[in-house]
Amino acid sequence: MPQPTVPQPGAVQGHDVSIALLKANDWAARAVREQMARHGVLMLNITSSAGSGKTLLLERTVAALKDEFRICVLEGDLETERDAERIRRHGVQAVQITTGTTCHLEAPMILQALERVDVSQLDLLIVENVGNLVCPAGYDLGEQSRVTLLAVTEGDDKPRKYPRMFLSTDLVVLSKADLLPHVPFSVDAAIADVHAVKATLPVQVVSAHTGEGMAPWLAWLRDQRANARAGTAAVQLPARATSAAPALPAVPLAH
Ligand SMILES: Nc1nc2c(ncn2[C@@H]2O[C@H](COP(=O)(O)OP(=O)(O)OP(=O)(O)O)[C@@H](O)[C@H]2O)c(=O)[nH]1
Ligand SMILES: [Mg+2]
Repeated sequence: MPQPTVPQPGAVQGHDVSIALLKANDWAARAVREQMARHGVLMLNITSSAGSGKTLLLERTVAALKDEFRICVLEGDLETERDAERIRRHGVQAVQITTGTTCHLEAPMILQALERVDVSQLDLLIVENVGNLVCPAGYDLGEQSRVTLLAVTEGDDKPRKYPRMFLSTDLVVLSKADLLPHVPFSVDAAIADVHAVKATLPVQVVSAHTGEGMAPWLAWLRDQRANARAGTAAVQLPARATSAAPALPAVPLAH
């Protein structure tokens, strides 16, 4: 039915502006990406549900790599400087972006935060997105690679329930692996669910708490950094083999 051109008395006429907003976001994301490419900086966008262990993984990561790479972390949260403070304790620059009521970061926010950062002096820019598996999926921030954490405490059935996030990511980290003996979580089932969404997606099992899986995670990061420096497209790790993984994506997505 066609929309009335004059709003009816008492009615609020809603217009779907999401396409225009996403176009504006993509324009800003391109500007961010060009800035990173100009200086050979690897930019990562870390996503997950709230509390999956993004900041602890980043703390361990910056502690391991800060003498090797010049690192800056942008922290996205609705409120507080807490996560930025956790990163700064390791002697690494961190800028907090507080979004208020917005459940994701957008590329113009990254451009704003970068006004406080000398990108020409960086090797690695890591963005921690706002914690949820829904809204951040739709917003390109200009990153080279996206990494999505799924904590073993969240359940192994989440990838197909939140397919857009898992479709758009480049690496899945199964986090809090030290808790596996205590929770009903099957790593094989989780990997099968990931591969039902995106058959080629690599999965890394990590515990930032014990250090399990940190070495391959850091090796993946170094590979990505080498690619950024060489100005090449990201090379994907081979998907972790699992007998339960179906060969093709099986989740229909509505666009
Ligand atoms: N056992 C265990 N606990 C972890 C691990 N990683 C993080 N945690 C704990 O999980 C809680 C949340 O960790 P954060 O690093 O703050 O998680 P986050 O994803 O950054 O949270 P938000 O920024 O709020 O979305 C903290 O109590 C951490 O100590 C892990 O590998 N093992
Ligand atoms: Mg955090």
